[in-house]
Amino acid sequence: MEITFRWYGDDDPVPLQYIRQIPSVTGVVSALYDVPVGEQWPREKLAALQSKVESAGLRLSVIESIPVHEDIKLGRPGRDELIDNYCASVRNMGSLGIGILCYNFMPVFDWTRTQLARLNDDGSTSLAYDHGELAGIDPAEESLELPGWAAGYGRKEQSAHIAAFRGMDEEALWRNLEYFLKRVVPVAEGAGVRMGIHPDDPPWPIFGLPRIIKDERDLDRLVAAVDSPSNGITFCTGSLGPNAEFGIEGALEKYCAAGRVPFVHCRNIRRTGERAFIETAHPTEQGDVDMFAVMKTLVRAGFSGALRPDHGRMIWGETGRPGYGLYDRALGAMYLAGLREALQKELNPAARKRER
Ligand SMILES: [Mn+2]
Repeated sequence: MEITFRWYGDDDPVPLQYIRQIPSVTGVVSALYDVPVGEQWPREKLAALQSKVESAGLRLSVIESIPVHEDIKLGRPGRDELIDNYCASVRNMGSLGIGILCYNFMPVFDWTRTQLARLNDDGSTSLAYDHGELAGIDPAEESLELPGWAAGYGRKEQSAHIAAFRGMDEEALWRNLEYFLKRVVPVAEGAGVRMGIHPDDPPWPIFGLPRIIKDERDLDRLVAAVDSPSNGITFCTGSLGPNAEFGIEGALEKYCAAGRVPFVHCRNIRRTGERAFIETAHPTEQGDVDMFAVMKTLVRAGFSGALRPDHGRMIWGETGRPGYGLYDRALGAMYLAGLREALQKELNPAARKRER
């Protein structure tokens, strides 16, 4: 398994050179941030990103994400052309040897939190979510700002999207996802790209919009939709973890055994109520996700994909992109690397020779 680190391109306050200095991190997770949603990602732009990463001594291991245009999720008439563009982008990444693609199928909003800097006892700050606080918020209101809102659309367009999705039930959204997968997955397979859908975050509907990748039943349906190793899951422990009913280890073991986990996000959270949680530091004792069990499951499964620390807290006075500061994520990477070494030496001494 390769330990990776997300990088938001030249605008990221964390330079590639700093990522290179984190022990055990060899791969970068990034994207093109200047291509309008729905357009093809040009091969030469991807190649330029890749060579920038490589000249810093790292590998561009994962694309996260090529955004899926809302018209695809809505099943609108223009979707076939948009899907063709998506396929072209996937082919381009595959032709450069970039083999993992993380994407999501959440209507309008990506990850959503109600607090970006909740103060912890130790003076650090965390992202936090409380479903009750969303109740009085109308996301169609033009003046409102919430973290995780989809970029790339104007606010007016966003309000129109919200209205369109409110008329859609989960089954209709599923049909649109299946339509998308039946066309894109064979292309990905041919291009040597493994796609991993990111679970809905948080794992329940928000703002009355349908959300369909929330639990094990949904993940079962996803992997069954197209029978291909390229139709997989980005197993995000922090997105699935807020649902106390979700059995992380069992599900991870099952989908790894099926060869459907190309990419893992390791994040810990502490559940603070019904549909409420705080993001914590990575170690097991800090939250409700047993990170040791997660890593043990991966090592036992011979997981050969990419893994990254997910959101971190803000510590040591750092300011920056919410959830994506350097320090706490670097600590997370080191912790995960420590677990990996210990588990590999205990469980799988032959395999560690192949690992970096
Ligand atoms: Mn995640």
